[in-house]
Amino acid sequence: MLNIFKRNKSADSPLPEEENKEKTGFFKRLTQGLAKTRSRFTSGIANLILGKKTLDKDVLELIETQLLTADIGVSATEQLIQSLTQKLARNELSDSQAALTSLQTEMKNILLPCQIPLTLQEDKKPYVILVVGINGSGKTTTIGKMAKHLQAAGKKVMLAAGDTFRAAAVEQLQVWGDRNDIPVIAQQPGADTAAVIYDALESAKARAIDVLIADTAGRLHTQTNLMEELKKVKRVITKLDPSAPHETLLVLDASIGQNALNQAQQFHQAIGLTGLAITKLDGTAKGGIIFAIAKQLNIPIRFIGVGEGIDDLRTFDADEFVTALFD
Ligand SMILES: Nc1nc2c(ncn2[C@@H]2O[C@H](COP(=O)(O)OP(=O)(O)OP(=O)(O)O)[C@@H](O)[C@H]2O)c(=O)[nH]1
Ligand SMILES: [Mg+2]
Repeated sequence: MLNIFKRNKSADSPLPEEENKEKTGFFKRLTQGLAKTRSRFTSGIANLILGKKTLDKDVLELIETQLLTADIGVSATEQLIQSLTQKLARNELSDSQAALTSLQTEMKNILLPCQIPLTLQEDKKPYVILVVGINGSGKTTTIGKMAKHLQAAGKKVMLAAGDTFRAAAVEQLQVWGDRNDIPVIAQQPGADTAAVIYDALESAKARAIDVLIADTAGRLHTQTNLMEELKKVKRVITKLDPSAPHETLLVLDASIGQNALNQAQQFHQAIGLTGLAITKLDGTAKGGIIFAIAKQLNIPIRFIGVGEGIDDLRTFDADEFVTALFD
């Protein structure tokens, strides 16, 4: 099994220093990217807690209000407040720093069950990743980044231009594929998406491709059309490989806040998701939504995106995320 964004610990694994440098680089971008969420959400709470000598009921109420206005949702807020209340009652919070640390730990606890990285199973070949999401959420960008990481890890990657609704979408993927030496299977705009992806899978099998990543449309004439089309894609490719798709990845734009939850629920009900990529965490103050997503959806968060560059998409790490939120 290969975690696609972590290099193999084999002969070609990087020196520890190199790995550290890489981590520092991403961590810095993550910290910078989360600046707006920090100023709306965590900085205020940290200041509130550290500004008091000890935690009491009044402070807890203030914290609760701040949490509720930070997109993290009622249920995650309840978990955090309950945990602090219980520790307070057991005299486990000796000072304000202990209270803050305790809050951070509980925040990590909310995210941890969703920290399940995407791993390729070698016996599934090609490993089929179906990428879905509404238009503009970052699907094509995310596909590009995943493809390059996989290619760098020595995998043979192929893309399927399943977004046949937008004429420019096919071309966009083709140009990108040509430039990066990654084959793209496409048909003319307006072609049947399921047929394009079926053809791509057939071709990927013939060419011993390791990973096939399928792009899909974000918008059709109606939302019902879109869901029906995605269901059809799943049905059709099962004819070639009963276990495919191996990953149905929803790309969610974090900057839409609470709407991300409804969106994810709709897709999940219609086609069954196996993973999430949460993009555009940079430049939004609504990054707290990730706690609501983790708490309410319980779908693995595979990746987070903090920018448009190739290195701005990373495997989700709960500890790193919370640390960056308070950095
Ligand atoms: N700041 C920022 N921008 C991003 C991120 N991910 C994607 N984008 C940008 O968001 C815009 C839309 O991204 P696309 O990848 O084209 O989105 P899409 O889901 O394929 O959109 P459609 O093809 O229209 O359905 C582009 O300008 C991307 O560069 C991110 O993590 N941060
Ligand atoms: Mg696209």
